[in-house]
Amino acid sequence: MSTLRGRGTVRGLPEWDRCAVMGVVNVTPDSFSDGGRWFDTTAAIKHGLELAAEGADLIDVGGESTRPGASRVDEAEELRRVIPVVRGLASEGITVSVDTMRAGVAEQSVAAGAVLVNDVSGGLADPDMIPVVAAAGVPFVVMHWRGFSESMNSRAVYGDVVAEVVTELRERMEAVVDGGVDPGKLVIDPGLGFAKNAAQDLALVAHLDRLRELGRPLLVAASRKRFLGQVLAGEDGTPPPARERDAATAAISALSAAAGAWAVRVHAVRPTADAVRVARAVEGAA
Ligand code: PMM
Repeated sequence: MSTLRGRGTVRGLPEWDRCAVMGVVNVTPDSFSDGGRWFDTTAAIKHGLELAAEGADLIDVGGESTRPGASRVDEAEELRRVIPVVRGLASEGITVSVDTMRAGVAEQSVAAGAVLVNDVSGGLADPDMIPVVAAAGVPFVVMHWRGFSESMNSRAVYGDVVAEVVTELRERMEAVVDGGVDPGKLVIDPGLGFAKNAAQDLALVAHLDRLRELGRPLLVAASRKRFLGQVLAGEDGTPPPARERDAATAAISALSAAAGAWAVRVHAVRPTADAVRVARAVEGAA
């Protein structure tokens, strides 16, 4: 049986014979999951190298927190945070992705060595993003998004969350391709936690097959998110802190890999690196 069955490939990126692991380096003072820990170029590069050594296939570098309610940083600050880290990791041979909603940051990151642009707004936040990605010729993550962090919780209104996310992602894919991005370079992402409540996130994870029907490789980014906190909450309803959600994250990684996800995006790489390898071994024995 082909181990790449159904997982898909992204033109311009390496191929892995299993679900890939994308490790997160947030160069921010305020991300919900690891805010402040890598808010220094040297520490961030060191952390990215550690994640690669633990089994990350790609490292996703971001300089703007997207946690619910977060306000935006300006572009100069985002560039100051991200570019030296992208450059430092790329120069060490790491496959680097940049997590940004800004065309200018994407463009300079690609010049600094990033090979994938991960835009949580799917090209909606900055009208220059799609032309910049098209001109750069790099792969592009199109995530399901309904608006900036300040207001996203109020947009979590769906009749059928899975059907609506599929429809809205299809529309974004078409817009991105119409804008000149190579369809073979698209990755799709349901955007867990972005304008979604816990039940909606779980419904999307339960129906990754429906997202796979969009025909492009699928990235699942559940790491440490609120819905996992709610699943793990004690009887009094208190969720464990973000950093105590890594075993739950690895469980989602195994489920995602088994459902044919192309990659999972996580903060703690080691448990997920194990999870995707176990999923691969089980797949190989089927
Ligand atoms: N979530 C966060 C940041 N970037 N990128 C993609 N493609 N998908 C996501 O769901 C996503 C993302 C949330 O913040 P974090 O960096 O603390 O996980």
